[in-house]
Amino acid sequence: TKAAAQLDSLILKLYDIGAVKFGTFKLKSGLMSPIYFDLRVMVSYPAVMNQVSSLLYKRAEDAGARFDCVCGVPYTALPLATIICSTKRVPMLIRRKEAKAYGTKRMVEGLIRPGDMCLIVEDVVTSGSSVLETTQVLQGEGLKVRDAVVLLDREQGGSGHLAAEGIALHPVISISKLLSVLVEAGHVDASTSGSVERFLQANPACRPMRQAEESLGYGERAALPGTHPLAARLFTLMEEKTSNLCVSADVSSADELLKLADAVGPLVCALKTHVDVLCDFSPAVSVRLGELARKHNFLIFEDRKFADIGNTVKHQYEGGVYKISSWAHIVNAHALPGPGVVEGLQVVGKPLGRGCLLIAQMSSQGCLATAEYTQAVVKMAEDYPDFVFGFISTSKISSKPEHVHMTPGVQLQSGGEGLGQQYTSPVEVICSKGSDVIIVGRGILASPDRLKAAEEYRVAGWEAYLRRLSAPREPLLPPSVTLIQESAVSYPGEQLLCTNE
Ligand code: 5BU
Repeated sequence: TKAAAQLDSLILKLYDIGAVKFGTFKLKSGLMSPIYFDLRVMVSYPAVMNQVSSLLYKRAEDAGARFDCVCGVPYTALPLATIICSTKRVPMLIRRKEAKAYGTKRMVEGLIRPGDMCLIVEDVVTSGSSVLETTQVLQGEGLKVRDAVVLLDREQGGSGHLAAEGIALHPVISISKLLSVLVEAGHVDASTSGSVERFLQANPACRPMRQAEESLGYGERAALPGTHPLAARLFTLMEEKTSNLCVSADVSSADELLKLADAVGPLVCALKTHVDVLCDFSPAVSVRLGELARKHNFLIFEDRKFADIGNTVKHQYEGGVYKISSWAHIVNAHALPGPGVVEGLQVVGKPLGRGCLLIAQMSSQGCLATAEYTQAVVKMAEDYPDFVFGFISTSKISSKPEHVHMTPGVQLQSGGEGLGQQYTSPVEVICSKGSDVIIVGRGILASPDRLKAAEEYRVAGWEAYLRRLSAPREPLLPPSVTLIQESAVSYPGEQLLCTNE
């Protein structure tokens, strides 16, 4: 079709003018990226500017976006918004990146009519943080934002992050499309294209956080009116014990489990069990575990991963050999069956004051949870606030500070283990992914000195948390200094794999 041909020719043009580059680019994080976008060069090519602007507008139309005004994310998208507004005769708003030091300290220039719907225009989205920042400034002025159009989505999670904030992102060019056109034209070989795809896949961007969210501590979150009592208890004991470590007690004998619980108990906020791998479970084991939990002030989390119809999970939770509901403070469930799974568990758990974490993402390679699935899980959690108090996820996925995020697949050494597990470091999980609790199994269990290893993980997790609390927002650099679009959120002395715009 004509539209498809237009898109192909634009992609080739962007390549020709050097807006898309392949090679090895060192990002601010120290990370080496095989692809680099510099769309600022577009301003020197008026035909490209016009074509991009008209495609952005068309994308908004096709998506059914309704808006009263348009605002470009500074700076690259500013002229694009200008062209759109001029040719389509739509009022424009300009967002200032820095409030003027003199005169009126306005953050947004133009006629602001509170309640008006504003369309956001952007050139490239990585994490979604720039779109979100502009949105928040506009919302602060009383405007509404529901849609954002972007020329290029790097597909590193930005659209999911924005969806979580109620913004639908509409990209004109997908990475896969870009790569296939450039491969077809012989500009890029298949192996480069593959390595770009693997790089983007392996380096999801940090979820952008609102300033207020970033600075809330566990203790403050315990006190929020909407926090589930069990989550409040967890947050409080985390603060008291200075621990966001959950040890995954994946051992096979009851004796070893109880010894481990007694030893690491003082260092953990929760102990995670897989009761069905014990070869000698008896009700006395759960009673003893409960005593240890009280003695050392930790919660017991049975990693049962319920995933059946409501009626079945109800019986699995309450009955059988294990009678999980009688001793586990926390259980988890897959959202796959639909809300019935939560309803079935809730019948048993709610009267006992128990809580449930929904599995929104798994740590394992090739996990089938898509961004849409994860968002649907967040929505499901919001529907059951009396029982669901958080998530198992690889990063923070809910913007509600009441929700607890617990992340498995944590080790100080990165890598995998041959059966699909993928490891991330405590600092990455807590600082850059914004999760709350690190779940560590073999990182501790396989160590010759488990107690010492547990203490190392407790310290690493807690230091990462303190760093997150004190981390300054990324400074806004003037355009001449922003050499690389994909600048990373970096913390002093730390190089993170996480890219960000
Ligand atoms: P490891 O030894 O730290 O790899 O153990 C991780 C534990 O967390 C193990 O008990 C898993 O069953 C559990 N787990 C996980 O690794 N990934 C997930 O996505 C979920 C649970 Br859900």
